[in-house]
Amino acid sequence: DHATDPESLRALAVEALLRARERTTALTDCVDDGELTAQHSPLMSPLVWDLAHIGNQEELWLLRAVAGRDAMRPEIDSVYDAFEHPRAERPSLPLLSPGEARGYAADVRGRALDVLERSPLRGTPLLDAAFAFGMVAQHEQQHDETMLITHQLRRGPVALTAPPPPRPTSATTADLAPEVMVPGGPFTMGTSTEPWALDNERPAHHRFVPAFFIDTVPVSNGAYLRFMEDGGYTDERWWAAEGWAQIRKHGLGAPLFWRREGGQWLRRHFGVVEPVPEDEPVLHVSWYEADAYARWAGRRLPTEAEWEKAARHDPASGRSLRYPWGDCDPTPERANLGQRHLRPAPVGAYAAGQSPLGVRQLIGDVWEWTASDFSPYPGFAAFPYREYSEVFFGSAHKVLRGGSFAVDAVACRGTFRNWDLPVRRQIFAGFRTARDAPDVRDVPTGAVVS
Ligand code: AVJ
Ligand code: FE
Repeated sequence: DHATDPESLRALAVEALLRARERTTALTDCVDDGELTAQHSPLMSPLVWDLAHIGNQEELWLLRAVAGRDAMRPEIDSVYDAFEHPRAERPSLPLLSPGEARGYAADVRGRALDVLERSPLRGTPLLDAAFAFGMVAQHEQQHDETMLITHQLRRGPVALTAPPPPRPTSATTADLAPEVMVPGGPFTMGTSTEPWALDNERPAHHRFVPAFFIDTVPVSNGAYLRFMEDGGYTDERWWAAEGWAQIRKHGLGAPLFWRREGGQWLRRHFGVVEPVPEDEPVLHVSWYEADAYARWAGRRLPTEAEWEKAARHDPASGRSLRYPWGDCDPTPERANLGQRHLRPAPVGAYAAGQSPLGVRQLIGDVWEWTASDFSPYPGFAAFPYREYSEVFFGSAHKVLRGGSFAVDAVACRGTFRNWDLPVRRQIFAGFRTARDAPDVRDVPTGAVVS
C-alpha cells in the first residue's frame, strides 16, 4: 500500500520524478537537434516543445503553486500553454532551442527537488501525500508517451530499440476460454483513497453493472485481418455514420502504419518494416474501427464501467482491487508497461497479471477503447485545474482504459482514465469486445446504487 509518512512519500516522489526524467532524456537524446525541432507530423508537437512544456508545467505546479516562487521566465508561459496553441502551430512559435529547453527543464528539476526536500508533504490538498509531485511525474510520463507516438510517426533511421516482451506459454494458455462472464451487480468504481489518482478518477461510487461477457484477451491482428478480409472496410452496415464518413473520405482500409505488399500485410513499427504479427493485439485503430469490428463480430465495445468491473471486481470479497491481480504495484511479470518493450505482448501473455475471473492484459500492452463518452463521476470536483479533465467532458471524447506498453506505472491504475477523439489512430490503442449476458436481461441497466 501507498506510504503515508513523509520520508517514504519523499522517496516515492523522488523515484517517480527521476524515472520520468530518465525516460524524457532517452527520448530526446536519441535524435539530433534538427529532429528535435522538426515537426514529424501535423498531429504532434516538435519533440523540443514537449521537453520545455514538461519543465514549464513542473515550474508552474511545484515552484510557483507549491513553493510560491516567481516565474523564472514569464515570457515563455504562453508558448508552452497547450490551450493557447494547437499542435500544428507549435513549430512556428519562438521555442527554446534544444540546449535551452534541456537547461530549463534541468534547472526547474533541481529547484523542485529542493522544494520536495523541505516540504512537510501535508497541510494543503496539493501537498497531502505529495500529490503535486505525483501529478507532475504523471504529467511528464504522459508527455513521454506522446513523444513516443511522435517517434512512431517519424521517418528516418531507427532511434529506439528494446527487447521483445515475453511470449505466452502453452502451459498458461491451453485452457483459455475466448470470453469470461462477469456477474451482474454493483461494484465500486473510481477511487477516493488512491493518493495520486487524478481528479477524473474520483470519487469512489457504487455502480450497478448487469452481467456481461468480455473477451479474455485483446483483439489480435489475426482476428482483425479476418474482419478486413471479410470486406469489413467496404460494408457500411458495420460502421457508425461518422466512422463510415472518415474511412470514405481518407480511403482507409487497414490500421495506421499498415500496407499491403507482395500479397502480405506489412507495418512500419518504430522505423522497421515487418510482417504484421498476427498474435499481437491490434494497434493504431480508431474508436470507429474498433466499433465496426465489434459490430461485425456480433458484439460491442465494453462500457467503461464494464471494463473497470472486469479489471477490479473481486467476486470472492466483493471488493474493488487496485489492479486486476490485486493491490500490489505493477511488476514486469504482471504487465507490459513503462516502454520496457516497444510493442504489446502476444495475446494471452502475462498470466500473472490476470483478473480474479481470468481476464488478461487489461493493464499495459494496448490502451483499450471503450463504448463510453468521457464524463465526470457523480461528485466530481476539478482539481487542481479545470483544464486537466473538466474541459474535455462531453460526447466528443471516448474513454480508453488500461494503459499501453508506453505508459509508466505511475500513470496507470485500475481506475486510470484516458480519453481521445474517436478518429484518433496514432495513439497506442487497440480494444477488446463484450456482449450482454442473455440470462439477466431483466435487470435494470445503468442504475446507480447509493
Ligand atoms: C490524458 C493523455 C489525454 O496528453 O492530452 C498532458 C494528458 N494533460 N498534459 C493529453 C495531459 C496535460 C492528456 N491525456
Ligand atoms: Fe501537458
